[in-house]
Amino acid sequence: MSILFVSDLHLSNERPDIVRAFLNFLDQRAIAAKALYILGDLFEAWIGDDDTSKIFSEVKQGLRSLSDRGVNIFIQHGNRDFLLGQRFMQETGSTLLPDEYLFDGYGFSALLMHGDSLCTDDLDYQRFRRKSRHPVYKWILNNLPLSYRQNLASKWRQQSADANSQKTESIMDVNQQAVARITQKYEITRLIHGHTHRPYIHKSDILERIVLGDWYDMGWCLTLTEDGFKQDSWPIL
Ligand SMILES: [Mn+2]
Repeated sequence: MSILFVSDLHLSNERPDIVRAFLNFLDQRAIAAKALYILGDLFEAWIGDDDTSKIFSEVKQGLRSLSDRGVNIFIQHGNRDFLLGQRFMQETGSTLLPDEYLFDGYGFSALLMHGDSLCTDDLDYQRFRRKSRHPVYKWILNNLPLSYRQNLASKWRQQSADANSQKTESIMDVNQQAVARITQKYEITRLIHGHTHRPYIHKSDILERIVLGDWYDMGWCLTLTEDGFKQDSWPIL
């Protein structure tokens, strides 16, 4: 048996090939696992559990049949799908995890997080994050008409793409002090996160930091077995 970790699939209408690759991954690979952890940004945008677009229904069905067959699914919010709510979790048989979650399996432990909160050099984004994660803000958002939220989401995507094209590479990576702070706070020796789209296993004397890959040209998955962690990738056809 194994435990799988993925993040940053950014599923959307615009990339049906990635949606297909993810559904195949659920069907052929995750089905043999004990658990699947999705560490944020499963969707390119999620503006409320009442969105019944076709690809969302397909993804929900895929997750549902996986959980029905006994695979535990755990989901963390990403910066793009922080409105995923309890209705989505119920419909898919998944469990929503807190933004910082201590994982333990096969004798290996790690702190799991999406990773956006570690990018503290990106001040504009951190401001947006504080605002958008506030319960009152989320409540108001969730109570706006769906069409209004859909327009808002495309506006956000546009703004984020424009802003990111102006930012330097280092601003969009994790801040080492933020990593050190979280390491001390939880007294961990291993951190697993996504978000930066820079898959790699960073090893220092005190911390192993595993960065998950984003699904774009390749699909990525980190696998934990009794032997430890291993990340692999394959082309999305
Ligand atoms: Mn992200």
